[in-house]
Amino acid sequence: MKLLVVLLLFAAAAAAVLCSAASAPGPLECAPAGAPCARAFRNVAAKDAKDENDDEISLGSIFSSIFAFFSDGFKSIFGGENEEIAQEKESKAPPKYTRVLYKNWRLVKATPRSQDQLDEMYTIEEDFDKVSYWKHPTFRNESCDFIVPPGMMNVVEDFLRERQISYKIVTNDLQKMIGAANPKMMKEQRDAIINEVGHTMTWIRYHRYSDILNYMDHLKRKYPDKVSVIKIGKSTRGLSLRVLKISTGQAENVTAKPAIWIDGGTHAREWISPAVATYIMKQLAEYSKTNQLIVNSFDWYIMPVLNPDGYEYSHTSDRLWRKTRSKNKDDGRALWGDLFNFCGDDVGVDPNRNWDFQWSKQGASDSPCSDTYAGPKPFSEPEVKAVADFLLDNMVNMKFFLTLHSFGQMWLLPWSYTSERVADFDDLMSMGKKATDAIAKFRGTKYKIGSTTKLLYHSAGSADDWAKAVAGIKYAYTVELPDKGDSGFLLPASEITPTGKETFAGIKAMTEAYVEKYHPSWMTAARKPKPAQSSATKPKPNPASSQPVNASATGAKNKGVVKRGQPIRIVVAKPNANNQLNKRTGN
Ligand code: 0X9
Ligand code: ZN
Repeated sequence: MKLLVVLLLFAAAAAAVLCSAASAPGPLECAPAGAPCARAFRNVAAKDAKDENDDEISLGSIFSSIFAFFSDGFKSIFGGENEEIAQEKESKAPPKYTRVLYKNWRLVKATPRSQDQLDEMYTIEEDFDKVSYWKHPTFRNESCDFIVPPGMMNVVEDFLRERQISYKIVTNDLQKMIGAANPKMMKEQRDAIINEVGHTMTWIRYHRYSDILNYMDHLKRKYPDKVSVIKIGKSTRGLSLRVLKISTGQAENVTAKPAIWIDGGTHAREWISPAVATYIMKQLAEYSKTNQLIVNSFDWYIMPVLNPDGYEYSHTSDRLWRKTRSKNKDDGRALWGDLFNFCGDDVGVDPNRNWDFQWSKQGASDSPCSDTYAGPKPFSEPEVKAVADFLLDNMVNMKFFLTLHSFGQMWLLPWSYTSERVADFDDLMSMGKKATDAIAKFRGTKYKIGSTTKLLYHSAGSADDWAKAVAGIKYAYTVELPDKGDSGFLLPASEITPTGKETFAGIKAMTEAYVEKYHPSWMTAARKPKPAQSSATKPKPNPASSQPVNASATGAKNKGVVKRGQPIRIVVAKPNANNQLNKRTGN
């Protein structure tokens, strides 16, 4: 019976593949040497007659796609190669990566004004193959952002014009935007930074996971009395999941200090999030004197990259990858999803739909190819499970849960599975407002604050709902970092430091307000005048002083200087046209 199904499916598949290949040529993203063709069709773009440089489709790629399609189906039904052996192979021979290129893809911003226009916008992803939202339409007069593959723009424009929906094309070539957002660093510059500061983090470019882990170890080595690194598990692909703890020991009059959890990198492509998380680490660990009230009052747990497999994949292969990198072969639904949506083996799961609270109830997908796939079951993702277990072990004193995402400039409160308000809505609002007010004061960045379903959409199975409902963490928020869609997930690296500064200013104001509210005596202790310091023991100047920065001062001129002793100049190389890896640095 299964064989019959497979044969029928093969016939249909071959026809579908040939059809779709004929009408939708473009780069097929297959790993080399006969390996299954991962996400073979996800980014196959229709060829625009005007786009002269689009890749041509080859007969070989059609056959490899049919092969991948067929072998995925077989493996899903009869079981594939032993998972452990496959993983072992992977770890012994690092895979060569094929890049998904977004040449001639457009980024479009549209603003539906009437309810009819809004209703029409909801369907655009279904109406047009491969058109994909970066920011979904939510309300009238609110803009939404979506990407359009080459060859589709004419029809999408017709659709928008016919309905009189105003729109602007943010870029005609997403690949150029991808290259420009993260300037490369030469090996000499990297070595100079290591010599100067003992690590490779710059906060003027986005870094690979290994740089981030090295920085965590660096902080632990440099500040052993207050910094430790906790290993909380391994990702699907075997990467170490790590949390930085910053704690100065016991506080007055309490059996245990209040604690704060901050994570970044849940969604792979939201690079500003791990960058800001590491910026926060830096402020707390390296400028603990300037921030002494909040450093001394809390135990800080910061996990900069919750989804390292996805994060690395977004660096090496597909800049716009969102999910984890799990395979989910055994999911009955995955079989049908894979066969009919052609998204291959490594479908991944949306880690922000995988938490075991009201899982998959609303605003999540059971289609493995979807970017909001909730997974075969709650906590199917080892990354999510590891964080949940860690939080359960440490939840007694956990008072804040902040999960950093991008983009949209929103400070979101639970719930996201229901439109009901949380019981202590007012408490969460007034505490959150301390942060958003401070951010606005810092350099004018305006955040919206409110319940998720009010400001955005339903998204059951997400982290903050679980943190609040199951772990009982009172102040649980999802923070959608800047911007509002002009760059979206491709926020230029020159924005890391200013975004880090303003976000830290917000978190600092909010946590100080917590101390003032719940432990006022700690404020007075911190305000006690200190004996004058000799110049020899003066702390380093803090780049994130509470002085607002002039946005222009964070521009190109200053961004290359890493201060300590003699400033060193970082010459920011222009990205080359095809966004190839820097062979020497791997960056
Ligand atoms: O959809 C998501 O997971 C978040 N947006 S993102 O663009 N970063 O992917 C929004 C999550 C909102 N849900 C909760 N606050 N729970
Ligand atoms: Zn996100």
